[in-house]
Amino acid sequence: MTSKNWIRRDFLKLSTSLVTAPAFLSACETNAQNSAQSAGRKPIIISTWNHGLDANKVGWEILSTSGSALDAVEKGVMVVESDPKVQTVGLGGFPDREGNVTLDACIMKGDGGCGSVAFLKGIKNPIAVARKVMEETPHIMLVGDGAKKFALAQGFKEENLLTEASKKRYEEWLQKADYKPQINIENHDTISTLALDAAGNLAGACTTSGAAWKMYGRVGDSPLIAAGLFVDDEVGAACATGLGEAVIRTAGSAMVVEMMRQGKSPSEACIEVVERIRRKHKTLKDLQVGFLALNKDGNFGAYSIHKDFTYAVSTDDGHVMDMAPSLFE
Ligand code: SD4
Repeated sequence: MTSKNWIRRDFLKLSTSLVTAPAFLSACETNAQNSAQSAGRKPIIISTWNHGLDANKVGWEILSTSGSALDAVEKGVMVVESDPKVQTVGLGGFPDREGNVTLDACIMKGDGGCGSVAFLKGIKNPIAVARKVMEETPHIMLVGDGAKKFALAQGFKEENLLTEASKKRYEEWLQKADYKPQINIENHDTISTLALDAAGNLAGACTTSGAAWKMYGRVGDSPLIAAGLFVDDEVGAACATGLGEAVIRTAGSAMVVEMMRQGKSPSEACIEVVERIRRKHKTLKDLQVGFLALNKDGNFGAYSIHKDFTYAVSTDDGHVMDMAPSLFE
């Protein structure tokens, strides 16, 4: 499917895990839905992938009781980080090729405040550590041993993040040992969440265990402000999922926000940056990237290279799942 076709309504095929979603929306700002979207929704929270629904439900509880976008995104993604069944984030995340679970996360407010951790081991909620970096230090980013030392000093508990299920998958991979990043194709799905609260403040959070079987020390886009996440109250917010190297190369999320600043809708902004990624790569086979964008008026959009990029949207109309339109079917 080409970007020209992005206005086609693309409904998600229900998976058993999503049967509880009360309704489905199109990702695009078109036709009947466009009128709903163009009015904007506030408060609103949107999150990547099927597990985004779990994050949204917790985030929505906060937003719907006049809580802040910052609390909503942090507490929302923590649910997914703490779920050992999600093997792409936090506890139970797939390890690197040496068997270490290393986590990346960042959080950002629309006033420019932000915090980040990368290559963090043994702490299941890196997003909460990232928030502490933002609030308790003069810095934005802590990595590796420094991030862990800081987390422990802040009272976070160290634990073994490699679950038996993820260890088993790692051992199976070792038998093959044919490393090649296959983001999202091997179901490697970062949770990224954007929210606009009733007071009109934006915030975002992005957290991941990164590419499965990555090289020791590899850090992707997810903890990088401007790549995995960018938020500006003057314009809107954007976040990414997919192959981090491709997102970093295009300063993905910041670029989506800048496109919105220049007047593009959230959907158009996501398409524009996916097109840039297309131009920077010889082949897009096996290269998945998806963006979510939310503007300050509460309009949202999404777009990905390959199909099957699902996301959750929660407003006072309820929780819905949708699938982003994509460059390729
Ligand atoms: C990374 N962007 O580490 C992350 C992985 C991801 O959906 O988002 N997967 O490259």
